Amino acid sequence: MDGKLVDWKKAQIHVLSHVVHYGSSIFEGLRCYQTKNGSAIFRLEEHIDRLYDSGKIYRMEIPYTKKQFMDAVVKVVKVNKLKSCYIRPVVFRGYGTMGVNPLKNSLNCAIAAWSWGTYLGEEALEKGIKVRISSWHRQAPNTFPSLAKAGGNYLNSQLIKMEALQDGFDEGIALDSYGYVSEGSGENVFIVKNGVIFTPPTSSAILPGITRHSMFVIARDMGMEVRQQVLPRESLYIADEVFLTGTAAELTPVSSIDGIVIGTGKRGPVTEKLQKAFFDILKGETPDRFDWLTPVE
Ligand code: PPE
Repeated sequence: MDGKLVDWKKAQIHVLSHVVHYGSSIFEGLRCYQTKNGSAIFRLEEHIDRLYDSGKIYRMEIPYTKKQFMDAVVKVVKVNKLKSCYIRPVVFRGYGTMGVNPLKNSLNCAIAAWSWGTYLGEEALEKGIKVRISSWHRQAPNTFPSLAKAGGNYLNSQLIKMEALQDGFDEGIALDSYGYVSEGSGENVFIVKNGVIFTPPTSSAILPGITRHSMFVIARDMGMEVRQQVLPRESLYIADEVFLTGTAAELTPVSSIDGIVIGTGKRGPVTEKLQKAFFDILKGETPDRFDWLTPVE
């Protein structure tokens, strides 16, 4: 916290911190995996780049170099003696004065790490999950910037998630303000149709996911075509395969949407191939040829 190692129980802030009232935080989520060659953090540099991009959008000047920030992430994993874990760096407007203007408040940084298993249930990675199209849309352009991973954006995610769970689904996919496919409450969306992989472009109110980008690299490396394209809602229903990607969700197949069975209702062959290639890198089963892993030791 703010450059010091702080015990879990003492990592506290004041209730009048700006972030508590106005959602003024930016954050990241990373995973550290136990590979064959020791623990390693997945795409550390890209996550820190995105954090600094979020900071730029919200005029938050992070008082550390990217190198210092990355070293601190590695250190937090190391001192906690975690072999595999989820890592949450957060930068927030802290204590100072009340009122919307954030510029008079402190800017605080923290990095936490803890064990976090499968995000969407134990069987999700193999069997897939049940999804609904949310009645809530993603933010309209020029309202809340979707390219920033900001705390406030997750109020919308919470509405999507609560509605889905309330109605007996595992997750919700939101449309953008024009009615085109955007993303899940905490995941990007992909469809496979006739052997081609599609995903909405950044102009469809999505967070530019790092797992999403990893799919582009892995799929193209395997000779598959990936297109970023505006997608109508019904393209999900008639897809051969649908899957979600995210640091927490990893690569999760979707078995049905709004009660409509996707493809065979089981994890499809393209999803399985991508999943295997992805997890093989994370486990150190195949060489890290895209230079995605930062060793902890
Ligand atoms: N969209 C949203 C809205 C999102 O929150 C995430 C990550 C993604 C896409 C995928 O981005 P990436 O992780 O870079 O591939 N969601 C994070 C937070 C989840 C949470 O419940 O907290 C995550 O997966 O870490």
